[in-house]
Amino acid sequence: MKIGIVCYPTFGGSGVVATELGKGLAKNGHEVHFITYSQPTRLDFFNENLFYHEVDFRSYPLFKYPPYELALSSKMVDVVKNEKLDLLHVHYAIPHASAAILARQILQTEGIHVPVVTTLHGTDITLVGKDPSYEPVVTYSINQSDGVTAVSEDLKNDTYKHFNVQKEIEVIPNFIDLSKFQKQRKDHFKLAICPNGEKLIVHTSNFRQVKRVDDVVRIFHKVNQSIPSRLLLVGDGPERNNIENLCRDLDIYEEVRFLGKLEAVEEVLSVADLFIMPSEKESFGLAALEAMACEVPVISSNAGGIPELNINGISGFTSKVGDIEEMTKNALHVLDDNNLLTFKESALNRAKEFEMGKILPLYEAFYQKVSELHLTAAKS
Ligand code: GMT
Repeated sequence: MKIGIVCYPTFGGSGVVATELGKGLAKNGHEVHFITYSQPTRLDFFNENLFYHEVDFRSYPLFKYPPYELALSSKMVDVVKNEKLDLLHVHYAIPHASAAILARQILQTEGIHVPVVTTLHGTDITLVGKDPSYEPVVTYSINQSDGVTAVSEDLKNDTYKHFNVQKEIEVIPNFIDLSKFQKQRKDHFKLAICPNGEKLIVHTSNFRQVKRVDDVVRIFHKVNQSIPSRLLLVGDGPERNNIENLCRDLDIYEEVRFLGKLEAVEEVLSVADLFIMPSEKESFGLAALEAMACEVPVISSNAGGIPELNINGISGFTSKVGDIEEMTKNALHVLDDNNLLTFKESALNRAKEFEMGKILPLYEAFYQKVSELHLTAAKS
């Protein structure tokens, strides 16, 4: 098939999933055209089936806000027509789904019929999307999509709960490329950070409030009082300064390292003993899956779709949002040398269930189903 993929080309989970999906589809012989405002971060190699179309949008003194969605729709129209795409797959509802629906309508006037698949990723539903300033457009574009997927059962249920959506939503979970995310020998790195055999705890996120990075620091603070340990914080975002201050206030700044937006996160995960994800909301928790693939057990909240990934007592533990006491107790249990190896093995086994090779065919089958239905509808 010839597939157009629209996503945010940044470090965020939805962009990562979209890019990895496109790369996987290209390897499977599909022709994949990325339509984004800049080169997706992980689209960093050549493949004869991969194409990139940049959305360039002009500003004008009249515009307080340049109309990106219109430029995106126009670009989709252009790429579908010229590259003869069979399907558009947009990741993250805002504004990609509504822009795609407009593009589909424009193309229809020219006798070109292209189905639109929308994948819901999380904050497009749970935070931003249900705000009254976006809700009507989000509801409309989900209902108008030819196919809709969500990355967890919880996100699917949330969508039905908060939006007047009649469209059937198929759950296709996020996936992991185990050839990239696997435990690597990085002993020198571990020795540099934990010279006296300290346990290494890792958190990666975009440092937004919803990630509750302060909980990570508070849990680490308590763990560190019981066992020698170090904390690595990967990523950056609005809460970074507050978190640095909290580390100083708790007098643990020397035990914490801020690594910023690292690309090779699998190298850090390879030397980690524990991953903490205490999020307020999390539709899936791709960062936790990446950790599990590198044999790192996860202490997490039970928010959103996380319990569909992190199995309580097996690959780690899940607790109520904000229950720092329980998360600390569980972290100490996992880090106990009598338990750690078992949890590491179980984390990897759980990650294997989300191996890319198992999930990609679900998308391919979904594209096929949606295309056939769309073709039948177009003929009638
Ligand atoms: O977590 C974020 O803030 C980024 C966000 C995104 O859209 O890029 O991530 C969402 O999509 C990921 C990929 O499907 C999921 O793994 C994350 O759980 C989800 N984030 C939230 O629901 C907060």
